[in-house]
Amino acid sequence: MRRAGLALVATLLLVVSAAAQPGRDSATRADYRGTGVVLAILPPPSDLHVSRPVIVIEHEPIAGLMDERMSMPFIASSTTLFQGLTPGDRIAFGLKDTPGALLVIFVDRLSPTRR
Ligand SMILES: [Cu+2]
Repeated sequence: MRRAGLALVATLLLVVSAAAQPGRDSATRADYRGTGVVLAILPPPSDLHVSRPVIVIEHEPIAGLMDERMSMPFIASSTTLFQGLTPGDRIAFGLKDTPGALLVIFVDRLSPTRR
């Protein structure tokens, strides 16, 4: 009986720690995923948005969303996504379809691109 109780507590702790990982959580919440190269990182205020962070990505086709490769700006959910990012970096990113914006909710740096 006591053993079963401990196992239950251990299981609950695992569930809680998995839920607490923000990167992982964002990745599972993404509606679309893409890859591309960072062209510009624009913390607010910028020419593209007064109050929200913007990232310009030359992205590959995004399954279910855009069939062509193109360069375009996206609003980012937070400037913390920009940490460690430099224009020219190759990234994988996740998009969330929210009212008013297609939001970048996570960015993973794949490898620096040399041009
Ligand atoms: Cu696009």
